[in-house]
Amino acid sequence: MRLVLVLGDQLSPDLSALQKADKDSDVVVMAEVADEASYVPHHPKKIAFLFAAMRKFAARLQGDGWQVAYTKLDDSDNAGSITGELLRRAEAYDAAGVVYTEPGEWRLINALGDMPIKTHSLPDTRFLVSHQMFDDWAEGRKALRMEYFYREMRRKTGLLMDGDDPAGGKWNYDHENRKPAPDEVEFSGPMQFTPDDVVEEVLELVAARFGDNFGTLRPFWFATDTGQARQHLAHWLKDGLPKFGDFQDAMLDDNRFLYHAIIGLYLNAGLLNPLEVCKKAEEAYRNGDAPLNAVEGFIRQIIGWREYVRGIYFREGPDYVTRNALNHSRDLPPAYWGAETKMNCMAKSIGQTRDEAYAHHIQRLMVTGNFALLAGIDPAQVHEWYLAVYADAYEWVEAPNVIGMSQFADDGIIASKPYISSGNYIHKMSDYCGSCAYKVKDKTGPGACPFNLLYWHFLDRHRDRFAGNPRMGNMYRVWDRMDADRRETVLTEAAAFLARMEAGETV
Ligand code: FAD
Ligand code: DLZ
Ligand code: SF4
Repeated sequence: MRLVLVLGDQLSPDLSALQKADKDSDVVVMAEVADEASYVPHHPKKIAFLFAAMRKFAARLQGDGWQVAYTKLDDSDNAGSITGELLRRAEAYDAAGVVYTEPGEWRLINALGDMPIKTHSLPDTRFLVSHQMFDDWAEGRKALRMEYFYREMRRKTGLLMDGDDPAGGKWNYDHENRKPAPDEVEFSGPMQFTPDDVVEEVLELVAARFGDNFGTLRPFWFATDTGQARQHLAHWLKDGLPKFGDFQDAMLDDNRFLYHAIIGLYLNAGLLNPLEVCKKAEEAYRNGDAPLNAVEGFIRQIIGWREYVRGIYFREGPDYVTRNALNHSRDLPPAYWGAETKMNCMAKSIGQTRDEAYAHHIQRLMVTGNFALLAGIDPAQVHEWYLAVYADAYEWVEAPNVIGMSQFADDGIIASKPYISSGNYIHKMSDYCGSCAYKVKDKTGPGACPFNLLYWHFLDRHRDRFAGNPRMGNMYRVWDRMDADRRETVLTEAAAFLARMEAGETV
């Protein structure tokens, strides 16, 4: 007999390791372990979601006739790590080896490969693109731009295709998806589930063991099995998807979810299948229930961005997370872990992250990510923060988004230019600035929005690297046309702001 490992983010019945295993003789191993729960200080909601979903998935497998050796976090003989648990179970069952589906982090891939026992790693076929397919696409290209990858994915899946042509005649409707914050949101938000006994038991465990981690545990309303996740999805497809495109980039002070799907955590843990989700979205378009800009925008995120970033993570290798092309070295300010800040956009984005283990893409990219980049924060610390605080965060998807897209620490593999903006962009896309201690219209002076100061500070200190970038020439021309005294004032005030931040002042 062999052991079949099922990790916390592999909760799919069609997992390759389960497909290859023999239900009559093999034993499934699942384990809640301290190593996985603490390699970064995960948000308590993320841990609770995974443990509850793992327990329910184990029960489902048992119901389907599998023998499952499940270890709870507080079991007295818990070895504390995935490899420790496998070795303990291998001895107990006298197993000939371990079969597993490749994990989503190099850390665990390497640890499993180094075990003193026979191992057999299988590709994770829940993704549409294998490592080989991605490498074949990437080979010989000067730049690995997502848009071209995405078009191939549309052709490969047939999603939103009319014969050989894209539905509606265009591949990408992104320019229709940038409407500023609406006055009113018509969608009631994600479906919320009342904790049952399994979830309650986990919530108590997590409160006792991880209660000090950054993040609010209750109220806890995530779906914790595929049935619930599908209900959640159906609710969103009906009421959220139609406006998803229009307001994809908008941010609101008093609405945390707008029209977003809140499915990243379910997709990444295996409760929802990406192709199934995309097919349902396409059906909504074909039935006339949702417009093309919404459905195309949504499908692009999943078969485009999601597959593309995974391809980059595995192509670039384990050192990707240590890259620091811009040599940024400031410490992550305590505001990221909940300390007070006067910047309303930061306070709101971080506050909702603390409460929900969720923030949407533009909050992650253009508020917390933008600030870290402008302020020159060490990308490794930024990476650790994002990996810890979001319920959908695993290194394969988080690192390319943070190290690459958001912090430009990979020197432009993912982004053709840094995602930076002054306060103006945040003001245009949100209602944050109205109730902020800073004034977004002030470019200098005591009330000046820090994003306005730091934006020019960033461009100035990285002039050698970016002045020649064709997409950034305009920014430098605006800067150079500014009065020399004014430029001096901006740089002095930006430096003073950074110094106050480093000294631990509330900024
Ligand atoms: P929606 O906006 O409703 O989009 C639907 C789905 O599309 C998402 O659930 C996700 O599966 C996929 N998707 C959208 N954008 C991306 C993207 N850039 N990369 C990969 N998939 C994408 N996504 C994660 O799943 N895990 C992360 O740890 C993560 N970290 C991020 C860090 C930064 C700095 C940035 C800028 C983005 C990050 N993203 C991450 C991508 C994106 O922000 C989240 O997928 C999205 O906010 C999840 O919320 P949602 O399900 O409501 O997504
Ligand atoms: C994220 C996570 C946490 C918090 N806990 C566990 C756990 O106790 N047991 C487990 O099998 N998986 C857990 N995970 C998910 C793993 O960290 C994830 O499988 C790897 O990071 C690879 O993506
Ligand atoms: Fe953020 Fe500046 Fe607007 Fe304040 S004024 S909310 S700091 S962008």
